[in-house]
Amino acid sequence: MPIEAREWYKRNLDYNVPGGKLNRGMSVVDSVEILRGRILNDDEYFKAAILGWCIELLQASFLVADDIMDQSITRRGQPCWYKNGDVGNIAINDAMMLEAAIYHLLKSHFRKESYYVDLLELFHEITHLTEMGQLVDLITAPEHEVDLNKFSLEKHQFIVIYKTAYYSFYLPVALAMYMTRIPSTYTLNYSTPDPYKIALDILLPLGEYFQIQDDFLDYSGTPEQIGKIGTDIIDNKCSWCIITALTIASPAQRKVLDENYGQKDTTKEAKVKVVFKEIPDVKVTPTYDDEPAVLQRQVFKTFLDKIYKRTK
Ligand code: DMA
Ligand code: MG
Ligand code: MG
Ligand code: MG
Repeated sequence: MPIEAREWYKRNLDYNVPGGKLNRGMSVVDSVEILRGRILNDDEYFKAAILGWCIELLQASFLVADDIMDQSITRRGQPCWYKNGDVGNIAINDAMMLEAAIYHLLKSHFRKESYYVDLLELFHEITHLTEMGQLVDLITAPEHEVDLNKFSLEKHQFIVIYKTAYYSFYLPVALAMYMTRIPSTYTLNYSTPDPYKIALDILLPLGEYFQIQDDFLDYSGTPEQIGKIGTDIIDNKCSWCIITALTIASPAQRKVLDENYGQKDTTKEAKVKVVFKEIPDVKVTPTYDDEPAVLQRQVFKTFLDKIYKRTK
């Protein structure tokens, strides 16, 4: 590789991979520790950390592409990568190179492990599911034909489970489970509950809740607080806020929403926000008191503690 290309790749990695909350990456390390039930030795910690960084790379690659598609301005308190003067459309290839780094790391560090193929399949499948979620998110938000009747809670649930919950919540725990060699019983027999299925059933609703928070923060958070400028109203997104507002809007409020949602105009965006403010239900007040009874429940509790009442 020419020196300029190596420097570019380094700049891409340094700009896009660190700087987030690292919830996903740290959750791999936390989960391996909880599943092992003890402090990790150096090799275990190193491997869990590599897998954690692999999720952060996946997240970075999704975000670089997401910001182009959502035409966002800032991310993690700095301009979106594609917004840098010399980057532009090169960001498309840069997003793919961030993803490629995952498989380079997996090959370098896990090639000899019995669960190597499980890791590869997991990353490939979760990536595919996330891309399907992004696709539905985008085609549900056409730029030039706003029709609020097309939005529904069911549609929202599909979008957020696919675009966010699988890679942000199931993936870290499933990686930790493969690393600690928890076998999937799915193909062996159907009478024993598969631990991966149990994890999925618990974690997808947490991911749904997390994305509802993200939607709410897009509308209500300040750029200083959330590190990004919200774009959901202007982008005509099937966001939790608009769905909630639609369910209780008066005819007058509905008219304002119909006339102002999904348009590239900050004055219209502000009018939508006024209606959101008038409707008290456009606020995230969750109550989760069901405790998971299977697998080590601390795996799930630690995760929930990271996001409960988050403000960024
Ligand atoms: C993002 O959803 C989902 C992925 C897979 C990056 P989003 O566009 O609501 O995220 P953000 O609000 O961070 O741009
Ligand atoms: Mg976005
Ligand atoms: Mg998006
Ligand atoms: Mg968002």
